[in-house]
Amino acid sequence: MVLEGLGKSLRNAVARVTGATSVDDQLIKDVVKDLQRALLQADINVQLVLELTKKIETRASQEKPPAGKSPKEHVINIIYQELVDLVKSDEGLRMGPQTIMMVGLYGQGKTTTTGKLAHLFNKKGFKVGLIAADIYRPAAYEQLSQLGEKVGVDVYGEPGKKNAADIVKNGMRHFKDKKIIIIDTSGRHALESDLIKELQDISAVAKPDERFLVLDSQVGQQAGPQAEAFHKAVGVTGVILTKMDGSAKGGGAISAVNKRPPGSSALVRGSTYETWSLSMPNVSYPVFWAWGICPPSWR
Ligand SMILES: Nc1nc2c(ncn2[C@@H]2O[C@H](COP(=O)(O)OP(=O)(O)OP(=O)(O)O)[C@@H](O)[C@H]2O)c(=O)[nH]1
Ligand SMILES: [Mg+2]
Repeated sequence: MVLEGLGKSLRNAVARVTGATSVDDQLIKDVVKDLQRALLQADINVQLVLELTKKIETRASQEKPPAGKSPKEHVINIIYQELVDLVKSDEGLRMGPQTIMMVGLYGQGKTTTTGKLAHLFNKKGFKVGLIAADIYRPAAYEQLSQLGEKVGVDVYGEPGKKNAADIVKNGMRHFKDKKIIIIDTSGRHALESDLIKELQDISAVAKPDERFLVLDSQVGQQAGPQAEAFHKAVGVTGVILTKMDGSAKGGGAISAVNKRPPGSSALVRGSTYETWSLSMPNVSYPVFWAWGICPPSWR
């Protein structure tokens, strides 16, 4: 697993600092080289790697350690801060009443992630209802029902019915007392016009606070164009990368969705993410690692 490999090579770079007798320019150069190699091997965008390591190098050689911190601790701290900045979501998942609509292509992990989110909100004490609005995959309702049962939340569905927006309308009424409603939708092999229409119809009925695009991180840097296409179609408010536990291309996916897609002036920031704006050059969507928010036993 490349991300595990990444963790190991990052630890090695940090160990080079801890093992050194003193911090000097040569040490910083060597560590920056280690970091570049590690990040590039994890398929992280070259430009991003160069920007990141340049920042680390400049800060490490120019900033004085704060009182009480040794030069070594200070350098390690800078590395840590900059790496966290690379992958963090600015806002994270909002822990409050809301309606969430999951969107994404076939097999990306929408239904599984719906279960993970339900589990998370449920554990935080919110009343959660799941709506099975996938009218495409056979047994989609059963899959979500089983997940609902597993995490202890209610599921609404109308198996056999072919109008997703109607199911959602009824589900929203059924769950009017729930604080969190999560809508699981159908996937397709590609973002076809019938899928766009279906998602837009559901969105019009549910008026979701969030539309989370679920992406298998195995798509690597393709995550960027996919996110952009879905954003144009339904207005994505967040991207959830799945299968980070088994993907060799997780780094590429992270860097691709962490960069604003080209020509995305139509990016709309909802009130939930009001601190996000087009004036922030490097960040277009809040990114969650699905494996980071699921219980360890599910990873
Ligand atoms: N290893 C791993 N597998 C995952 C993860 N998320 C989903 N999967 C698996 O990926 C497969 C597809 O997941 P689903 O949640 O059914 O995907 P979906 O997007 O709902 O698929 P459709 O409903 O067919 O569009 C399943 O076998 C899941 O167990 C993850 O984070 N890690
Ligand atoms: Mg599904």
